[in-house]
Amino acid sequence: MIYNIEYETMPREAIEAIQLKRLKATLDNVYATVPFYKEKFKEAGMEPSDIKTLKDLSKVPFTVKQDLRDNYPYGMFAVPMNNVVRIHASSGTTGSPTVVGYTKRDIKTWSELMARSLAAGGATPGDIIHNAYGYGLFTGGLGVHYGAEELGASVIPVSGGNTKRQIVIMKDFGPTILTATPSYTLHLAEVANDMGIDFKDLNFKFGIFGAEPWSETMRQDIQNKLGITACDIYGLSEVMGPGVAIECFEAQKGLHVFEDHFIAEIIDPETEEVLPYGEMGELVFTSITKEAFPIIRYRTRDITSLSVEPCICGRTHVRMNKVSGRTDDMLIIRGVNVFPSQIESVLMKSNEIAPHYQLIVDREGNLDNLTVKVEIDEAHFADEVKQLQNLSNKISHNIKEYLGVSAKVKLVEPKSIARSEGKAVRVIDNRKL
Ligand code: DLL
Repeated sequence: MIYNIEYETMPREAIEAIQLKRLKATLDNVYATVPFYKEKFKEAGMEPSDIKTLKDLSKVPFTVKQDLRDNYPYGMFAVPMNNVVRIHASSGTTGSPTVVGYTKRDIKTWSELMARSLAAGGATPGDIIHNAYGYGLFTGGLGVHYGAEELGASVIPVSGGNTKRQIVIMKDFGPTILTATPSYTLHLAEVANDMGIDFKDLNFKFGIFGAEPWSETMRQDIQNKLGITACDIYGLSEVMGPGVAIECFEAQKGLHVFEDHFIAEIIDPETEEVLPYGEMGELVFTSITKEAFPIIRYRTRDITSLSVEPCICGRTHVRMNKVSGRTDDMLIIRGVNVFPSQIESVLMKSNEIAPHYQLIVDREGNLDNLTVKVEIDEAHFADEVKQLQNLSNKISHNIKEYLGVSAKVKLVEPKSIARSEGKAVRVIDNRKL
């Protein structure tokens, strides 16, 4: 085994014993150091000493994004600022950004977890990692960077953007692993193609993609176009950044949560009840080793389910299914709930279209209208108008059949939808204007 995975293959009882010990210490710590948590716990009529088993965690109140905003910027830090060595923040497209901090030990923990993640996704110390996640306040770039160095791999800190130059670097430097968002990866493949370079002729073996939802069909498309094995990596700034969970390259089925550092729960987003393994709901995380920014029962708004089925890779940590979307990205079209990634799955079944799309939602009177804007593939752009009309009818029919939602499908010219260099903007909801 390339990286020591002792913690990842322990019997469940041993993992849970570690979790309970670390959870108790974390609750004691936040109660003593973060006034927000002390007040919350008191309001809920509980004290850290009430938590005697892992099941008791359900007695602890949730933390939500608004709590972080109310305590902007440093109100939820558990250490004095002179112990904080790094600050990251979410983009904050709505409201003020959420700010998170790390001590030296937190950076060490994160680097180790990212090294473990990269190793699970197929990386070895001999690899060269082309890291096209954005560097900056976003956690993707620096998270992968420190993990790659911790593993002993070589990292090319290329960040997002300047796409043509990235292709030249890929050709000349011979990277073996690509790390990027899935949407930017498709853009890279497209630009390489325009430059007369086939990704399959490059040196890549593995790709480690995440930071946004992507469907199973999108994975197949990326694997075919790039000639690599593509694994899904999950994380969020509030909990740490990338490296909270990752698929192993052996199974590529479900993301192993690093349970020696985080406790995952699934709740019903309406009733807030904890749901059993296998049921879909909102993912909730508690950190159990962080110093600067411990987080307790954080409601991620991400929708998935958990499983403890044994994995062929030998890891015993709980696995989360691919995230299907966020509760706040879920579209309710005439009463039907639908995630952009579900529409993506249907779109990707048609060979005549390119994997670039956008969903536009409008309200006419009291009715919601969904328009799916999707690019025609270069090879089919010159098709007869009649053929294209049939194609858009077929896609519209498939969306209705698979998802129960009526959508108008608008086929647009190749390369007319804006490309992302980070997270793709899939939905334009004009109802919110
Ligand atoms: O996106 C951290 C990250 C960087 C993860 C690089 C993976 C790779 P934030 O910007 O705080 O952090 O956004 C977190 O992105 O709550 C999910 O909604 C979404 N997300 C992250 N990874 C995945 C994934 C980073 N693999 C938010 N699948 C999360 C689906 C994902 N959604």
